[in-house]
Amino acid sequence: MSNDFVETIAQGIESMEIRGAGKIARNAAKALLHFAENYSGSDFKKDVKEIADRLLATRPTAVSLYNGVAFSLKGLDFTGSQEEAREIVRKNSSFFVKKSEEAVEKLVEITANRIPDGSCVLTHCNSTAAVKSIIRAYELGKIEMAYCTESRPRRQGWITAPQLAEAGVPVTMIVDSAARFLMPRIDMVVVGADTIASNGAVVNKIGTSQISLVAHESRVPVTVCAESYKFSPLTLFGERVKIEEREVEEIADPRDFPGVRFYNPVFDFTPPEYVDAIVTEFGVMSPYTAYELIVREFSGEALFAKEEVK
Ligand code: RI2
Repeated sequence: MSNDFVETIAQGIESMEIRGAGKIARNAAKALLHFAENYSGSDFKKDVKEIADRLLATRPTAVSLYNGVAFSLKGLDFTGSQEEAREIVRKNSSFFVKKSEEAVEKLVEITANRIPDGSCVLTHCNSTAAVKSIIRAYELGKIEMAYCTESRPRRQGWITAPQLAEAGVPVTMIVDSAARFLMPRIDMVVVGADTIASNGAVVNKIGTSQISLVAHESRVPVTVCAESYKFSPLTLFGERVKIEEREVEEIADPRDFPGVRFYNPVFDFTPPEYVDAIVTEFGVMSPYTAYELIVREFSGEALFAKEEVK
């Protein structure tokens, strides 16, 4: 069963009009909430699962999308009446949106406090969690300069730089390939995440692993801002994180380069040895403890375990 509101959100995620791992997850949950609230068909359970599949098919890498959808449908199979089924999806999805927004606010405060006074920080791509953390650190008087990469191919640095500038943060944009030259000036790299695997590998926008490698070489700490729903329970048993490949036109128009092939993978893996800390809404952790967090948060009562869904 298709639905206009859901389809608009699904297409928005596919086209990256709606983007950022957290926003993707919240928007998918909002789509399910809207579907549950406005449903007038006769087989809600079947239809909502179809809608969930449509949302999950939009982008493959950020596990936040999977977690947001899975949380929204939690308990659905144990409901009786259609009303009960709609109610549980309604409650779960609105709870997910609220808790995920709170998680960002909590981790922002923790990350900002971790940034040393007088810091030059470097961020990559456009992560709400990382940008808000840098802005908060600036409000606390800790930022001398925020550097951001252009982030090819989609240039999400063009989103990050004005967001920082509008908040009053002194900001300098560099091209991605200037990261190593710049690194001696940097006190901390602060990035977001799309997925964190159970072995502590961080999946984030393409180029993150190069920057982290260079930071590691220069003994510059890398802090990853990632709410708990960016951790992947799917990787506990060896499922691989699928790296999205997008259309090559994001790099260049192939018609301008006869005989040339293009390749556009948009995420990469940063191994845990290049990550100093992951900040979640629960606090600061080593990437090597990702497994423990996943087991704790995604078993039994699962995500956002300690509070009742109201
Ligand atoms: P927040 C983005 O992916 C970037 O890779 C960013 O670092 C990550 O999601 C996390 O973003 P894309 O949707 O959830 O731009 O912190 O491909 O906003």
